[in-house]
Amino acid sequence: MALHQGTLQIFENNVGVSDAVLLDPVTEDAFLDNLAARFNKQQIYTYIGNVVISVNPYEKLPLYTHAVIEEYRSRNIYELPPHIYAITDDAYRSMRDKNLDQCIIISGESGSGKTEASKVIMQYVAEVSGKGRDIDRVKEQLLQSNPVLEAFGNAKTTRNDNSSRFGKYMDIEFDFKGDPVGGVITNSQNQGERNFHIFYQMLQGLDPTALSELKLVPGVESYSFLNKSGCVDVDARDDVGDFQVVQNGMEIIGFSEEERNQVLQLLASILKLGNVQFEDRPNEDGTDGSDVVNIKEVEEVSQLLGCSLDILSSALNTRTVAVRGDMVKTDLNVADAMYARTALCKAIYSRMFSWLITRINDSIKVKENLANRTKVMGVLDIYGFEVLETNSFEQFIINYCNEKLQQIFIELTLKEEQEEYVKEGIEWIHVDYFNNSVICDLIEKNNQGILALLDEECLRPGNTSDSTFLEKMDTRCASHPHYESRKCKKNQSDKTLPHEAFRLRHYAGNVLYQVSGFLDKNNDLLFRDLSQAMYQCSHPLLKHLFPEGRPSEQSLKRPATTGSQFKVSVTELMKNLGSKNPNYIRCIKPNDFKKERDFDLEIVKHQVRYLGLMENVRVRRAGYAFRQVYPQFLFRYKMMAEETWPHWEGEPREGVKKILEAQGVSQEEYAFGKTKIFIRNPRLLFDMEERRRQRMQDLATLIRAQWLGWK
Ligand code: AD9
Ligand code: MG
Repeated sequence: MALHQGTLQIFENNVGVSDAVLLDPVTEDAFLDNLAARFNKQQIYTYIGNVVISVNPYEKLPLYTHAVIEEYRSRNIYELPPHIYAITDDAYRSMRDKNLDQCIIISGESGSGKTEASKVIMQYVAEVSGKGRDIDRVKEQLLQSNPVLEAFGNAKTTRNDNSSRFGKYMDIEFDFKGDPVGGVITNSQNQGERNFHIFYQMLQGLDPTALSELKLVPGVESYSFLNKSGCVDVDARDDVGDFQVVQNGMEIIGFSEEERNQVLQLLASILKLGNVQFEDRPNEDGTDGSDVVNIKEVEEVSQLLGCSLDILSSALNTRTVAVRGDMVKTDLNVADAMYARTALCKAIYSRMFSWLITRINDSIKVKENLANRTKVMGVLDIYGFEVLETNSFEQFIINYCNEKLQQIFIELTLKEEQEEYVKEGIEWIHVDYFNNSVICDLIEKNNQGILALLDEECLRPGNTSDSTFLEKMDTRCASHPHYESRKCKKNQSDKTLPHEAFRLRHYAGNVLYQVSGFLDKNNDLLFRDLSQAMYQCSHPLLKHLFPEGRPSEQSLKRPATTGSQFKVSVTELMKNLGSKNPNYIRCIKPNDFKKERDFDLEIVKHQVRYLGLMENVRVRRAGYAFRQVYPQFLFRYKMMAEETWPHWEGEPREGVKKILEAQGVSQEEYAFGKTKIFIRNPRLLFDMEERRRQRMQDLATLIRAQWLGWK
């Protein structure tokens, strides 16, 4: 281990403290002031122990150059100012050298810089690992998966021009030398937005012949899925260039030209289906049916997908239902037909996206002769805790996931601390913390949790609605300390609780959820006629994407609900993360205007709360706030005891003991581990620093006096 002059960066750069664990006192205000002071000096990174807090600078800072990478390479975490490179390097080395699988969990709200952080990690790993033809090919494929998945999975939103609409977890697998040999990507729940970058890129990037082969006309404004959002003339994005990058990336990953074309056909079909209009057609029996107004669009879609016009158009405005064992065709009214059409588009898109990921995984997976012999570094880029003006099913799902992440964070942090204490032979000190498993249970418990109640309402025959779901929760969850609603006795006087809503007391704060839409979104129903129509298409992808449309699959078994699918994927994710050594990056957005050099205290405070950062500091400080290997500590403070200055020849541990004794520090304040000194309260370090400064001054005076006298 190399020792450098500035071994204790935390005190060296003079912009606040670079580790919030050392704040004294540890109040929220002090924490925020520290972040602000650092941000104003363009120090966007701050530690809480080995957690990195990153405040989005919204400007290009010279932080990611080759020279900076070289600086951080193989250095210890506290030697240089905080950086994502430092924890990545730490994670990478303990994976390579100690054989410990790692994961890096990045969280934060929309626009806070998670996706950028994940790219910074990948860039670092690519640069510091080995070179060679096969390795470079793997690296290139892994890196190329970024622009491809961003094109299909990201969209411009009010909060972020490049917002990821899916949670992404990527395992990078390495051989024993620490060179990447492959990877696996998992995604969670696509949120069914329609304005993904790829649509704009395709319309701008394809030449007129290619467009007409896809039966498209140029111009974003021609497509109702794209022109609704009011931000047609998209900003700084270079759609034409990006389209090239995506096509090129897909080629490098290994997509054939045919496959790329098939994807374009599906995209074109979605855009065209989005333009299909219906008009009201009253039936003789008094019911309402509907007709397609612009049948030409449907005809062209059927050509793109390779199915008969009859089957497709009838699947769009009728639906087969079982009535007392018989299959009966009923008409859809305009609203239902529109709903079914949109559901079809979402289904095609989200299934195609999942297929893309499976296909990428096929390409980047580790060769068989290496499988089971790899070490892994996982990177999780997932939406953080979300509290909007109105919160619905989507926020409920996201916040549930974050509740689980918090749970695993606490468990793993404490476990890690505990393990370090055991390893160092130090007695474990019990830490009190808020255990949020009670909230996780409220949401996910089998048969009783909110997700189970929601499924019950979705599957129960009869007249169920969002309101009956709320009633059910009101009877079953009323006594739960983290559930509140207007109908619960305990909340009846609470006028801030509207009627069609419930409130959960999350670890990070209270969130009010409107129940409207919960059932529909959880059901995510695609009428059978549509999946059957898709299955009958000759388009090679569609059969894979709609297996339930197979005629022999006549069982009326329902597909799993959105909520239960999500629960399964969250559980798997937690299992996966739990088996690895965790590293954290917590991202913060400094203001709502995507503006550089603007630190809005209120906005940051809100995020500090929802990220649970103060709790984070507390857990890290609970036992010993600070620890350092003996030689480093000795090196820094050796001028503070007569025996150790200017040189200490004995064991570093003994030298450290001499120093602390010379300071008259109470023995309660520290503990001697096998390789490290543990210090309970950061106050002690500040005192030591102050005395060190004094002592250095005295020494300088002394030396000058001696030198003058000698002259
Ligand atoms: V979302 O939940 O996917 O909507 P993210 O992923 O947290 O969100 P993203 O990484 O996309 O946010 O960052 C948003 C924008 O902030 C980027 O497009 C950059 O313009 C800007 N950004 C983020 N991090 C940095 C950085 N380290 N340096 C400079 C940055 N700009
Ligand atoms: Mg993102």
